[in-house]
Amino acid sequence: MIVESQNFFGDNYQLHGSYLVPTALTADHPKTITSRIPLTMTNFEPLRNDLLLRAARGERVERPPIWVMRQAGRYLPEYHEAKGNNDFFACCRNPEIASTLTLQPIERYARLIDAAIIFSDILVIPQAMGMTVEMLDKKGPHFPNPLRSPSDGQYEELLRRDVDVQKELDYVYQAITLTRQKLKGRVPLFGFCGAPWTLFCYMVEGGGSKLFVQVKTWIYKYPSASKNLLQKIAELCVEYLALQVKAGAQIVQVFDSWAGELSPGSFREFSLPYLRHISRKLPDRLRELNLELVPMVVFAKGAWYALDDLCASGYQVVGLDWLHDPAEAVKTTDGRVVLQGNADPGLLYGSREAITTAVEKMITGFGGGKQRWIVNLGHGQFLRFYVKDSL
Ligand code: 1CP
Repeated sequence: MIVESQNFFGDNYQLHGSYLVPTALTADHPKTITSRIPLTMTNFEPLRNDLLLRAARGERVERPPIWVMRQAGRYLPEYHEAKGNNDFFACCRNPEIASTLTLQPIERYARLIDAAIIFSDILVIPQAMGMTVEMLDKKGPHFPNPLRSPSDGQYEELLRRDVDVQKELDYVYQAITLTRQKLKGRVPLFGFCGAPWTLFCYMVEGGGSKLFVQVKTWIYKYPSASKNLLQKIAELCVEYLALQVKAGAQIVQVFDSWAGELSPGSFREFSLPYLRHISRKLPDRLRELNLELVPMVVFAKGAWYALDDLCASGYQVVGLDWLHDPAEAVKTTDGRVVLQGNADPGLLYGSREAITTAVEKMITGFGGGKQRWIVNLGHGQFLRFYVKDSL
């Protein structure tokens, strides 16, 4: 029996009981299903809380699941303790530390959070491509040698280099597998990557930016050179996410944190095609590796104008920042995707009363939240959020 009226895994697969089955087989040969893909991994403890995965598949749930972007990290005192004097990327490269940091919010907020997200960073892909990225205290990411122009030598080298995504990012896969073991089925684990556009921004700006002068120079002066690199990054993202799933990630999110810097037209040209490449190719790659398909989430911060396009971008879940009115967003999506979001992270500075009122409004806006909603902030937890009042 087909349990979902809408297929959240794209046109090629449908859910039959607890198996994903190619649609062609179900439509034409209902009795000759031969290539079943088990939905559960056998070498980890069974998942005891699958609320978030069910919601991500568009199923009706008993209550909306919740997780928080940047739920691990600097706002937690235990993060500083476990990190000690280790460099940020040294923590990411150490599976024992990375898994400990991933679990900290799950343990502190036991039974209040319905998913973990692997402790890592979006900038591990530029590193795997051969670029140096440092994390400067109180400043954030810094590329000592960013891309300057298509003729700077580095650009050609990056395009030419055959990146071994298995080898270069092996530490992430090890961290994911170890985290799955330590989670013991408490909640599902998110894998993630940065979207091509956002990674490209960092690679040419050399860090965070206010005006995005460098990246605007690239896309408006060297559009085809920019697209060649965006395509290369998108291909690496597909392989990277597939290998995260192989290691144990049960859902994946693509962070396009700088999408809001683009105009609607330039978003369609320099971001959306590459987000689509990922959502189209990842399921193919997972099938090739004989792995289960996982729900895919896209979070394009600031791209409120693109919500309609994002509903048709191949992702099952679309993350919203707090600039969206929930009821409007629900109307626009019209049941095509699951929504995730979208409380203003700044709300957490408010009084308990203000937080409660805003959350109640958000629940109403999302239609009560028992279908097609994953509760989250509209962006990450602020770094200096006061933990005593948290959650
Ligand atoms: O629980 C978690 O979410 C932790 C895992 C995680 C994730 C998903 C980290 C750890 N970073 C990220 C994603 C990430 N990294 C994004 C996408 C989400 C977003 O928009 O916030 C981005 C843009 C980055 C790049 C990055 N890493 C920045 C720059 C952000 C900006 O506004 O310019 C910074 C400051 C970091 C450092 C970082 N990454 C993660 C943590 C815990 C920290 C703080 C490191 C520290 O100083 O100890």
